[in-house]
Amino acid sequence: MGYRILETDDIPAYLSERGHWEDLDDIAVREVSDGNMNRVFLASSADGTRSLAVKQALPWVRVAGPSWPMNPNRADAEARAYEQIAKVAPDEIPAVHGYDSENYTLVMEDMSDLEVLRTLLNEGASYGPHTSARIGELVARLSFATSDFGMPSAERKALIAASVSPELCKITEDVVLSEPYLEHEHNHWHEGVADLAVSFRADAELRTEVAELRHLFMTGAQSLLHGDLHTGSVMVGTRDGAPVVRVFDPEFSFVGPIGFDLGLYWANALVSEERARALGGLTDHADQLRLSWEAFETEFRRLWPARVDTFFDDAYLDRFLRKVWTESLGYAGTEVIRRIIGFAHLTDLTTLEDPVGASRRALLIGRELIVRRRELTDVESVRAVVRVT
Ligand code: SR1
Ligand code: MG
Repeated sequence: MGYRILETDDIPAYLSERGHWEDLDDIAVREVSDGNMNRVFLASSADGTRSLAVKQALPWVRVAGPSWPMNPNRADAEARAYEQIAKVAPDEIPAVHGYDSENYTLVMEDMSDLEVLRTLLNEGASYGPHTSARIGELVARLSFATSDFGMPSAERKALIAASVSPELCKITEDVVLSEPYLEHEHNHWHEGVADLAVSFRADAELRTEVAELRHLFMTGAQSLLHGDLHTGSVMVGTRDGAPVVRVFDPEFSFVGPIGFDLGLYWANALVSEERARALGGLTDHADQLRLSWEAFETEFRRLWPARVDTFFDDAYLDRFLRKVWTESLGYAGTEVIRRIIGFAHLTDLTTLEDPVGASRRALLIGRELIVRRRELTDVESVRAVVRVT
C-alpha cells in the first residue's frame, strides 16, 4: 500500500490492522504531538485499562511543514536505537510494541502518566536524587556496549554502517554546530542578547573551538548515541511507589562522540538552573551535572573489566574518560548557545516574563564551557564558572 500519513481518525483501523487493538467500539484517539519533528497519537479504551502511543515520522519537519522536507526514514534510526538501548537499559525507555517500516510508525507504551522533565522543571519542581543518575547510567551502558570496548570490531563496524543517519546529523551539524556562529535565517534572539549574538559571530576563538567540536561530531564514531538528549526527551514520575525515568525520541541516534549525549543533558540542566535563578526558585539544579557524570563514570568503570579488547588498558580508560568529560563540556556549551540565539529555543527561557538576564548568563556560561573546556577539569571548576558569570 505504501507510506500514508496517518490522521487521528485513521488510528483505530491502523492499530487493528497491525494487530495491536481488537475492540474498535472501545477506542478513543487524540493527537498529542509536541516535539519539533513528528506526530504522536494516544489511543485508549473508555475505562483507561488499555492505551498505546502511536508515533509517525512525517516527510517534513513537523513544526516547519512541507517547506522543510525530511526523509521519514529517520524513524528507522529511532527503532534501531530503541532496540540497542533495550539490550542494556530496558527500564529506561518506553516499551516498543511494534515498528512499521513502511509507514515509519512506532507503536509504543503510553507514558502519559509520566511528565516531561522540562515541563516539571519549568513548573518549579526539583530533579530529585534519581533522574540525573539514571541518565548518566543509561549513557554509560549504551556507550560502553556500542563502543569498541563493549562490542567486537566487525560487529561494531556493522553497527556504524547501519546507524548512518546523514539527514539528521546534518541538522545537528547545522543548527547546533555552525549556524549560531554565522548569519543564518534560522537564527533569532531576544533583542536583549543581540550584542552577544553579534559578538559570538565575530569571535574567532569561539568559532575555531566549535569547528573542532563539529568535526569530532562528524568523525568521532565512539558509540551509539541517543543524539538529542535534552530534558524534553526524558519523562519522569512514579509507578507503584518507585521512581520512573524514561528516555524517549532517539531519532537523532547515530554512532558519534559520547560527550554529545552528556553535553546536551548538561546544557539543558544549566539553562533550567538559570530559569530557576531568575525566578528565585533554585533547588537541586546545581547538583545535576555532578550526579549524571558520577553515575556515568561509575557505571563505565564497572563495565570496563568486561571489555572485549584488553589492549585498552586501565591507564587508557582514565585518559578516555577525561576526553569524554572535556568533550561533554564543549557540547554543553554549543547546545546552550544554539538554544538562545539559534534554532529551536527552550521554553525554560522563552516563557520567562523577562528572559534577558538568564539568557545572557547562559550564553556567557556556554561560551566559557566551549573555549575553556580543557582547563575545566572537574565539577567544581564548572560550578566556579557558573558562580562567577
Ligand atoms: C529541525 S529540528 C530542530 C531540533 O529539534 C530536535 O529536537 C533537535 O534538537 C533539533 O536540533
Ligand atoms: Mg525530539
